[in-house]
Amino acid sequence: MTLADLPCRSCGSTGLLSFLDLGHTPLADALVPVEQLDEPEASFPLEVAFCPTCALVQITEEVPPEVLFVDNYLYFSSFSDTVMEHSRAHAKNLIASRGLGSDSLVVELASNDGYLLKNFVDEGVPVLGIDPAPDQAAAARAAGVPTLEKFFGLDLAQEMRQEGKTADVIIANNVMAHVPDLNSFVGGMAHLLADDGVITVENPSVWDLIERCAFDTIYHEHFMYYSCLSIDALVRRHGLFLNHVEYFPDLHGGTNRWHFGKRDEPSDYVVERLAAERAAGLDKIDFYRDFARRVSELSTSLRNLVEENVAAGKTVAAYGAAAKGATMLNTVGLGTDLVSYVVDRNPHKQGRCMPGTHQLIQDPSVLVEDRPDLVLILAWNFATEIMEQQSEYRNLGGSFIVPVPEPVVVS
Ligand code: DWN
Repeated sequence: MTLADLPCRSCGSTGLLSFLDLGHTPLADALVPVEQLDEPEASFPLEVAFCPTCALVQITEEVPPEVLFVDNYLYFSSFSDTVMEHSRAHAKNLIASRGLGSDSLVVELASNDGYLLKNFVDEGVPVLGIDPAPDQAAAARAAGVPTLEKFFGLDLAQEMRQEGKTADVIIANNVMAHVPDLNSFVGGMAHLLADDGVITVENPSVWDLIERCAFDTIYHEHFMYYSCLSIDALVRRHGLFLNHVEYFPDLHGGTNRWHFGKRDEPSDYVVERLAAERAAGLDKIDFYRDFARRVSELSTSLRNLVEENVAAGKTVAAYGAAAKGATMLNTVGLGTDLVSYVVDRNPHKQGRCMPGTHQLIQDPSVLVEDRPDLVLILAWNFATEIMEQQSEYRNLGGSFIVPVPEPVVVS
């Protein structure tokens, strides 16, 4: 299917306008076991387009879900203190603001290892996690969070309603970019939500992605990249209204938390944010046209920085076996000849290798033992937390490269 015939993932309109082509890249979450390094590795086109009808930014390639969602999904939310604190605060605010109690039901879609819902369990609020990843679901249950090991969509929502379940709160953090059937997902949320309930959805902001040149947050697992404008158009088609938004500039490179309900009661702030996005032009292709040039400039600048240091005899490692790290290493061209290895404190990732470039993933303690001259922070969204955590490496003379919004060395 050519781009001209490709329907928008939200509104179904054709006429998508491509504005960034990152070539063929491997699947960002498909960390490679050492014993499979010599086996062929799938890669797919990674191209980004804009829908002039509903303003949704989206990738053009549809990797089949059975290929995309690797069996052994290795992302566990609990490995970030920042995310854990953010989640605790969200749960506390919802319990207070919604008057949640023992007769309420909070449902989280993509509940991972129970990192968020356990805050409600601790306060006696009934919860249900929904996540298709078996290891994460098992970890959630072990933490006392009832979890359905399924993909969420309209069918599951209908089953739940037939069982008499309605949700007072539905939470969906960093999942609405990952759903192949977006309208079934949103339609399912609308169907499951109680009439006076609230849905909160968190995703990185496409405005920040463009402004901070965070091209590495583009990968095949992220089908969509949202603005308030594109989210507003999406949910209205399902009888939901964008009533509020909270903005977190330092979370995942700039995150919006949208609040949806079944009544049209917009807050002043959401009206302000929608107007600001229109004024900035996020609903026009011109806002995105210059992005490819800026991405090329950042890539060249980062590769030159690493190559110059390696040519001068320096050693470079990386921190964070993040999905965004796979896009960064592969599109910039940072192989093991330039970046020797990656460290990550998630033990499920250690011992495997980065997709495409094949750096071995090791425990962060290696940085103090091996003392590379520079560490490229692939999980730059946690740069402050990581640099504080790695103070011993820093005190031994180590320096960091923070690649986004432009490559800088922090000593
Ligand atoms: O949508 C998604 C975004 C929001 O989060 C999902 N694709 C999953 C994830 O994407 P990612 O893999 O790019 O995410 P992170 O959370 O930026 O990856 C951080 C990596 O760094 C994780 O593997 C954990 C690791 N880490 C660490 O080793 N030490 C993280 C912190 C904070 C640390 O101190």
